[in-house]
Amino acid sequence: MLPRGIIPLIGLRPVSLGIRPSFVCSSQRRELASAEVLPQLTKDRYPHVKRGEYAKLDQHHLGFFKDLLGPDRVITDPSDCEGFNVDWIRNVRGYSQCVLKPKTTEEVSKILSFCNDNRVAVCPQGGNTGLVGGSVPVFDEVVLWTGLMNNVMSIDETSGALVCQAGCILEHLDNQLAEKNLMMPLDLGAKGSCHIGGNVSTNAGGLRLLRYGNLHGTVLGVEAVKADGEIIDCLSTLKKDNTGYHLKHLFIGSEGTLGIITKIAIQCPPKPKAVNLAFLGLKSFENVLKILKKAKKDLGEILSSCEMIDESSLESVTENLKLKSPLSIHPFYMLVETHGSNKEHDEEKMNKFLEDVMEEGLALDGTTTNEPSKMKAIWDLRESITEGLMKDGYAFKYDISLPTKHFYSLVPVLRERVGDIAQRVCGYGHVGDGNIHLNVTTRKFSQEMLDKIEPFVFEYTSKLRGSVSAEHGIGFKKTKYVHFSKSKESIALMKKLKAMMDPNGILNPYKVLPC
Ligand code: FAD
Ligand code: 2HG
Ligand code: ZN
Repeated sequence: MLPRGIIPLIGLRPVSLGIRPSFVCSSQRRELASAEVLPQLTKDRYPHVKRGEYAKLDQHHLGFFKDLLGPDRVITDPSDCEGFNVDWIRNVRGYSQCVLKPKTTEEVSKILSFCNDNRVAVCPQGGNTGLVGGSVPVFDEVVLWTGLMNNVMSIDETSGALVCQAGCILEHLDNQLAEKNLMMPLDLGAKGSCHIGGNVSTNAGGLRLLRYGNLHGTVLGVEAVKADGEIIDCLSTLKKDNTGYHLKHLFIGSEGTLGIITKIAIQCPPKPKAVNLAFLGLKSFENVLKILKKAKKDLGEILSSCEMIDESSLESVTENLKLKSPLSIHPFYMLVETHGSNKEHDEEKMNKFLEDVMEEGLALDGTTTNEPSKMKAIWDLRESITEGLMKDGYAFKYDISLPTKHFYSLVPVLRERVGDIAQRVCGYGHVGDGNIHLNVTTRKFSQEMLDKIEPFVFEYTSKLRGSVSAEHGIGFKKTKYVHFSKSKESIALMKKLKAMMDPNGILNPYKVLPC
């Protein structure tokens, strides 16, 4: 058996990996957003989108909000509103003059009831880490921020059911669960900022969906407030409940267009006793697929994650963020992780898997570790790519599901298509789930580049029967392209549901549904 700790396979250079703190917290991020160059206002960049016939904020509205929440939880100072108007990747910018900070479901209910009666448009916002422009206003919608709704109601150590308010930060929940040897069933690079309500509203996928499944499976129940202020209590903690329509699913992934999620019950698995992580360097995408197949077969029930990074994506973190990779340069990299309950057994399995992979020449180089700090340093390389790409300037982001054999095919095609006008065309992501993150970066936003990429990328995806949004949602930026993945009849039914649940269209207008 190979020794424990960081195990050099071949070609490993003994570099020490710097540990990064988790994703910047909300307050730091809001300062960052204002300190850096602001993007163009959405209304100017996308002039074809017209403001709906909503009320303009006036003293009557502000008076009601202040009476309900008190002056400290109604933000109107333009510089304090700024961070809530700009998304984290600085792609879109609204000009809301009012941010509301409720603490309870009842407050959310009263806000929505008033807004519905007065036709005031509302943009729900959690950690504002969404990548499709859904979390910030397009025009002057009032922002309803969930950050003060951050109480954990209960953790059932036997069933694993956690019940909490929507504004709890994902990483905080995970830390609390760890004390009870449980963990959140989802993990993503934005964990230090994103809220569980935002995760559920986007049906976020993340790094371990392969093992723990998606939120439609793990969310046991939700409490949500409809546009008219009615509270819908589906906060069941039961694993089995077939009493009628499964209403919770309407709120999961509807990106704040059908209701505001206020509480969540979620099934949390036990924290694994043994974790192993391998980081591999490969010469071809063909070998990525071979390793994926082998990992599923040989690591079986302990496989918890299988991620791919191409050379250019890794370069965005090693060059732009100065993170250190323990491997030399290769065209492709993979992270293969196991979660299990038996240290010796899991290590033996992982080591045998790696020996085979090296012997068969599928990987050229690699390293494996079970030391938490070293695993974190390797995960940092993967989780920091979004941030690394932003340092190039502007990132055009495509979050696509494709049949696994076509997973990487769009990257070379797009490289050829956009030529030298791009800083970088790269692909990385959740290869175990067939979900690639294709990114094209430029110094700044360019309409010429946008026209070269869209609708081409979506047409290509649709021809291969892929999905134009695997996990990030539709938000503001992809509404024109929903039809590439949904039939005419499905879109018509979605519109009818929206009209029934939010007849005045006050909830997150201009998002998800095509005009
Ligand atoms: P926000 O960005 O604030 O909002 C997202 C959407 O949900 C908006 O439409 C908003 O109106 C709505 N919303 C928010 N809260 C509520 C609520 N309580 N009720 C109703 N609607 C609400 N996504 C993945 O799927 N997988 C990943 O691996 C992943 N990695 C990421 C890594 C980085 C570095 C970053 C910046 C983002 C990543 N994302 C990923 C995207 C994003 O983090 C997720 O979509 C996340 O779930 C959004 O949560 P949030 O609290 O920031 O929501
Ligand atoms: C990830 O998996 C996220 O890292 C972000 O979904 C993807 O920035 C992106 O394109
Ligand atoms: Zn992702």
